[in-house]
Amino acid sequence: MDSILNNSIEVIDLTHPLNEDTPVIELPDPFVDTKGFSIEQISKYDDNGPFFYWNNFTMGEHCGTHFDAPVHWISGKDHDYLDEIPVRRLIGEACVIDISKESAENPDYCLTVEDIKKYEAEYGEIPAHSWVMIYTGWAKYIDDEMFFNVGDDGKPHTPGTTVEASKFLSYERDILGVGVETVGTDAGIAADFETPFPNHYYLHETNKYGLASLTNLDKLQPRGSIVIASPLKIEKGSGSPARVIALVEK
Ligand code: 23J
Ligand code: MN
Repeated sequence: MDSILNNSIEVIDLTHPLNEDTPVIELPDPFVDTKGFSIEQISKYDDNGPFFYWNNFTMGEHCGTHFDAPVHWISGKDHDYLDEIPVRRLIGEACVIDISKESAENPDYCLTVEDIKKYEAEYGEIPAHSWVMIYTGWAKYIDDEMFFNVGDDGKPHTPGTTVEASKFLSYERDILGVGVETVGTDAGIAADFETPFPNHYYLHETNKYGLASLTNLDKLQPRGSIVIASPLKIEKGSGSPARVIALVEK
């Protein structure tokens, strides 16, 4: 507590701003896409409200920096809705795995079990109750075509997680969930994997969470910072825009 109050802890915002340009996932046909963010002014110290400024906004649950609840996926349908998640399970240590070099060389790069084991050999086994953050460097493309990187095949080419690594994190490690910088927690081409969208499938099957469209992961150490995810308490929600912040020792 003292270290937060006396500024020896840095507070880092892992959240992108929300605006009408906030990118949302584009799924292959015949799937229906989510709505993006839009905002409409009610009043700004004018006739509609002379003393006050306020707005209405609309958006999908899975828009911008957001949280995926277990029920988001069919494999997690018997687990928690957003409002049922214990708040203790929104806060955990960040274990940051860096695959930015591999992703820069190959935008379809997917985290492997070997990458996880290499990380663990250096920094210790990923502990229970931690957030696994996959640093790909993709956040810098948020305002760029590269964020989706649609190829000649019409498909997005963005990094993610292999089927085996998704299974490993889900079954072999007792984590809170996985955080990524891309629009969703799976690779752009993950619709075509043997288990489609494996990170969604296995994480949510095992009551774990997803964090998507994060930024500033490069400001976290490989271990030791604390991440706080704060989705809205939407009753029976499947996900929510979230303010995600990290506490980092200076
Ligand atoms: C629905 C279907 C596929 C995906 C997603 C949503 C997301 O990425 C999401 O925001 O959860 S891949
Ligand atoms: Mn989502």
